[in-house]
Amino acid sequence: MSNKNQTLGEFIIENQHSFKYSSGELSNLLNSIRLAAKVVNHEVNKAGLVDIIGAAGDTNIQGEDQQKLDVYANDVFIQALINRNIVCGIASEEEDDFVAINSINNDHQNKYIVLIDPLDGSSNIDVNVSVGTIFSIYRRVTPIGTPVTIEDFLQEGKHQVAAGYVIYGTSTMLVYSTGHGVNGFTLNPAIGSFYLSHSDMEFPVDGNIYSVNEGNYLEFPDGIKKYIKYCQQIEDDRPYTSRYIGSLASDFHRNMIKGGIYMYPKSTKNPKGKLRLLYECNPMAFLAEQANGKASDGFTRILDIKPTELHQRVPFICGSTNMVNKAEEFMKEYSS
Ligand code: P6P
Repeated sequence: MSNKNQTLGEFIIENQHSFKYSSGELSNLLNSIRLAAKVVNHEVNKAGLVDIIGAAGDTNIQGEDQQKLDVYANDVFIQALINRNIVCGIASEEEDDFVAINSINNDHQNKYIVLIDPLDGSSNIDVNVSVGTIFSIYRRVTPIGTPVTIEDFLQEGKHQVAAGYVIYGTSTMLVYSTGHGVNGFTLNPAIGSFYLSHSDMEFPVDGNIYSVNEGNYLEFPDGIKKYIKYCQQIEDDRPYTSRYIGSLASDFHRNMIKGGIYMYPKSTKNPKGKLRLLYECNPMAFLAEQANGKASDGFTRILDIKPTELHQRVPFICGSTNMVNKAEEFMKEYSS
């Protein structure tokens, strides 16, 4: 249910009853993400003005240069989550291992874990193209009262209790779901509040936009190559339009509004794909299915994949259901 001009805070409270564990803790957790998003947005919006751009000189577990803004966003989200004393653990693209968060009296009573890509698409920062934050929330599966373990983080994506993203773009938006549809909120920077701007977001079942880094075309599986050529054929409703921002949240968001498909297949360079299952593909797949879309690795539903490692990568195809089905047909017919 949604009312016009409702703030994100009002929306979270009004809808917390629909959350089956509604103890107010998830609402509190979502509010901490809301706050962190505003803080990061403030820095992202002035990144060109202060000496916060440029590699922090370090590299993360992915071997990628850590931009100072990556490191900053990671610290802001982790601290915001710790301050609310709700989570028992956090996993981040910027942290080699998960971070165990002990409750105030160290009795390990906190029930939630959060996995996050604090600043996805960060290579776009220096060229003033939109970047995003992607988050995924689960309840722990190991006994409350004991320290969090890796088992709590390696849950299938279908067990997520909430997921969402923030886009720091022409406007700043927070889009999330707790399993009851997808709603989008736009930040009014003059007031510092997020307002409901996109109620009950849904992927059109079909679309005419395909998003893939075609620079890797020669390395793609044959099924993906055949599907890309299908998108480019001059017949029926094609050729489709190619749009690729290089920032997952932005490409996903445009495709959800207009209809489209995003693909990051495996390749010679990335034999398991590039995107990370736990804090990119699972949250986006959760949102896609909540918005009447679909997400797979070309063969298997993303949300059914049993994770084995914190930073594991998977091939990712996501978007309008009919488009994903078509791509899967080509994958099944042509790919090894
Ligand atoms: P490439 C950003 O690094 C990211 O994880 C996604 O946000 C984006 O869609 C993709 O990788 C871009 O990767 O190899 O096309 O630059």
